[in-house]
Amino acid sequence: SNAPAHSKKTFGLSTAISYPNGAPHIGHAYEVIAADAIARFHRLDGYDVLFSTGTDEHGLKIQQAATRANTSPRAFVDGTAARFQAMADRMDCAYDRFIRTTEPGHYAAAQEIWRRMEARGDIYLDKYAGWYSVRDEAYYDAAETRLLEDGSRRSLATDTPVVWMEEENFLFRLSAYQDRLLKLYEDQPDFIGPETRRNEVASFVRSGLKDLSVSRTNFDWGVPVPGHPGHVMYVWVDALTNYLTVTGFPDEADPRAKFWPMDLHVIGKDIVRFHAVYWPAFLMSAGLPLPKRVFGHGFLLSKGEKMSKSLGNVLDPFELADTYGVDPVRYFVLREVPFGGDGSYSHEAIIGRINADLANDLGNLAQRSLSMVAKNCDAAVPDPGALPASLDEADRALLALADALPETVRGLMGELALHSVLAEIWAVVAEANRYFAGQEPWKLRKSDPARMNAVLYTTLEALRAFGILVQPFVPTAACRLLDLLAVPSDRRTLADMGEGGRLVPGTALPAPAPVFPRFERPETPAA
Ligand code: ME8
Repeated sequence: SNAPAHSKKTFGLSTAISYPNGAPHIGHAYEVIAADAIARFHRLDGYDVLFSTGTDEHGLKIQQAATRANTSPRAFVDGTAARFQAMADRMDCAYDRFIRTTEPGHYAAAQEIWRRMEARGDIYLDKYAGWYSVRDEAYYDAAETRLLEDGSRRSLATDTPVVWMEEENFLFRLSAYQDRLLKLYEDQPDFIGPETRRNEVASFVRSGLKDLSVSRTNFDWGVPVPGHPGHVMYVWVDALTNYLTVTGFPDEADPRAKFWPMDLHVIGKDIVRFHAVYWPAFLMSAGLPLPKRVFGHGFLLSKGEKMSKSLGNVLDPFELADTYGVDPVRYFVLREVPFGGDGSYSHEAIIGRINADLANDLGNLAQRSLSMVAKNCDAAVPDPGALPASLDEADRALLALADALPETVRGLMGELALHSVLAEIWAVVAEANRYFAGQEPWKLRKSDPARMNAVLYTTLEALRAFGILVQPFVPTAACRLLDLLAVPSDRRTLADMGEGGRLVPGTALPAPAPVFPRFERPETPAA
C-alpha cells in the first residue's frame, strides 16, 4: 500500500530474559522460537515489529555462580550471555534487540522507573525479613515453605531451598495496588493468558498483597538505587524494566518509543506472577501504560520429566539443531506442544514428526509435483489456461481451502494457538495430497496435457500458500520452497496470498531439490 511508513501498524513483543547462570537449554530455546514465530507472522502480516529477547544478569544467583566459577560477575556474564545470544541465532530467531541488563542504557531506564515510583510515594525504607530463595530470587512467607527433617526449609511452590534473610531495605507499596490489579484483570480479560494462569493470578491477588522488598544491601551485583548508596535494586525490578529499555525509555524521541506499551510478553508459566502482578503495579505507580498481554507458555519436559542436571536429561539446543536441523526442531516444539500447556520432548517423537509431517506430507508433495513440472512443462510454471474457467471443481475446492488459510491462521495467531495454526495448515496439506493422488496427473501427460497442466498449476498454487504461511515456523525450508516456485522475494507476505499473487504461467523454475529431507539414521542418538 502507499500508506506513509509512520502509520504502519506496530507490534511489540518480548521473551523473558534468561538468567545466564548456566548454559541455555531447550526450554529457553522453546520460548524464543515461539516468540520468533509470532514476530515473523506479524511481519508477514504487514506490521512494523519490535521483538526483544536477552539476558537477566544481576542478582545473588548470578553473583554466586560467578564466585563458584572463580571469576567476577561481569566476566562471568560476558561469557554466558554470549551463549544465550548464540542459541537464539542458531535457532534462526530474528530478534530486533538482544538486551543485556548490564548495559548502561538499562541502568538508566531502571533508575528512572525507580525515581518515578519513589516520587509517587510508593517506595519506603523498612526492615524486611523472610525466607529467601536464591534460585527463584524471591521471598516467601513461612506458610509458603516446608520444614525438612534436617531443619532446612524449601519453598512449597518451587521446591527450592530458602534461607532466612533480614535486611533494612526499600519496600514497594504493592498492597496499595490490589484493587487496581483486580480491576485490570476484570476489564482486560486478555491481559493474562492462558485462562488457567489468569485465574491463579487473580486468586493470588484476591488473597491479599503484601508490600514487596525491592532493594538489597547484603550484596552489590545489581543496579544501584538512585540516591541511596549501599542499596542495589531487587533483581526483578531491574529485570522487568528491560521491556522499557528496549523501547528507548525514558527517551520519548527514541524511534522505538512507539513500541511501548508492548503487545505481548511471552514468558513461562513459572514467572506469570512477576509479570502479571508486580510489573503492572510498577508501571501504574510510575504512571506508564501497561503491556496488552502476558502469556505464560508451558514447560518442555524431557520424556515427561522436568529437565535437571541431576537427572542428566537436560537437552542442549545446539546439539538438537546439529542432529535434526533447525527447522525440524522449531517445527517439532511448536507443533507438538499446545501453546500454553506442557509438552514432552523425545527423539522418537521428533523423528516421527520430521518424517511424517515434513518429509512425507509437505516435502514429498513438493518434490513429486515439481519434478513432474520440470520434466513435462519445460521447467516453467504450467499454463492452466484462462483462469478461473479452465479449473474444474476439484481444483477450485483446493484453491479455496488454501486461499482461506490466511484468515484462519490470523485468527488462531491472535489466540496464540501456534500448534493449531500448524494443524490447520497441515490439514490442507493433507487435502492437497489427496487431491494430487486422486487427480493422477502422471496419467494425464499423454491423455489430456491441458488437464495435467491445470492440476499441476493448482498443486503449485497450494504449495505457494503453504510456503508463505510456514515462513514464521520453518523459515529456511519455507524460503527454499518459495525459491523452487520462483516466488519473488517481495511477494511472500499474507497480502500476496490467493488471487493477489497467483503464479505466472511460463515463469522459469529452478531444478527441483528436496525441501524437507527424511531423517535417516540407523540408531537414535543417546537421549
Ligand atoms: O525466569 N520449558 O529466567 P530463566 C519451557 N530471568 N520454558 C522454560 C523452561 C522449560 N523447561 N525452563 C525455563 C527467569 N523456561 C528470569 C526472567 S523476565 C523479566 C526475567 C522459561 O532463565 C522460563 O519460564 O529461569 C522463563 O520464561 C525463561 O525460560 C527464562 O527462564
